[in-house]
Amino acid sequence: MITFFSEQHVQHAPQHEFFRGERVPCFESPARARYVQQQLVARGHVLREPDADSLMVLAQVHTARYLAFLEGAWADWLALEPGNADHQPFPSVWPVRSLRADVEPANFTARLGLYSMDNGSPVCAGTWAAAKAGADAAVSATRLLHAGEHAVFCATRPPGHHAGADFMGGYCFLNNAAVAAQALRAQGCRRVAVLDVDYHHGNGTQSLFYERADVLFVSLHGDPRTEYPFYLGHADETGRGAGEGFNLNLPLPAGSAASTWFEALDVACARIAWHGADALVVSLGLDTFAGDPISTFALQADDFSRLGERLGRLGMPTVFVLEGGYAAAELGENAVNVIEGFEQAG
Ligand code: Q9C
Ligand code: ZN
Repeated sequence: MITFFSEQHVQHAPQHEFFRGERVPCFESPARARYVQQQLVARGHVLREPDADSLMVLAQVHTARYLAFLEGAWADWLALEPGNADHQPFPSVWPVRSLRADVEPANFTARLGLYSMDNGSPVCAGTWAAAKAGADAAVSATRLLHAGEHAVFCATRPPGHHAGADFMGGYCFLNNAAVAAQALRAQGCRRVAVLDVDYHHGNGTQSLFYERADVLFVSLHGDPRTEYPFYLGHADETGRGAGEGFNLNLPLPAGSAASTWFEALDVACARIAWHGADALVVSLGLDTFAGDPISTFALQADDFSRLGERLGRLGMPTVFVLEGGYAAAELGENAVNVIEGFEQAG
């Protein structure tokens, strides 16, 4: 499968995140993409550099002030104090209920809180460059679909599905799946479906399309009552206004078996087929893997081939966008199993 890959991903390499009260090395690391790249090359897939500029589409997905903040964040951080080059900024205050999110503060940390849903999405010097290359890949993939390619994989990082119109979160900065869906709409697809198979609910993607009937969002994920992102992803979130009925959440209890997961996948696929979409975007998180260090589902390497086959049987032009998956050494095999399972079904 033609795959978009950019070396720009190495520019996003923050040092630490917080985990159980401690500062630990980031789970979302450059090594992840390296393993995926190696496995793609070893198994004969063609890697291409993104060749589209996503700025126009990004402006339809994210707010202007969030994009401006993200692009300038590192320069603003250094402007506070040159020694900040060796330190990672983290938000420490957020405009929760009763506080105002409409007035952008001048203070850097306050702006970082305004544009973040958590303290788990560290920004570093090259975050914008890496995230922008991922969005460029998403748009590049949709152009190939428009030109008749059946399926394309974006093997990019950082991931995107937790990022909303004006916030980062869960290691995500720019919502690549939403960028792909929006670009497909702009290229003439009447209906698009987004299927999110990451362990975590794709709250950003859901929120971006919640009031729209043209982009169906379907997600299988750990029940948000116990699993990140906690505050979205429940079964009763079905869409609003024109979008009523075009959002389907299939939360599963933490620790669910692979058989349970595949039953939910069948429900998801039936809803997608019913939507009659012209194209499918898959938020391909691989943190459903049994060996994932921060998740509790139980899929094995061959289950990822089965996932690919199931999606291939939908027969839809498809863009795969890499999301989570933190068992880095196994991420390449698992990701390419999905890609090849899909190709074998088609
Ligand atoms: N730092 C994706 O899979 N919680 N994001 C981590 C605390 C956040 C996962 C533990 C998990 C986000 C794209
Ligand atoms: Zn995830």
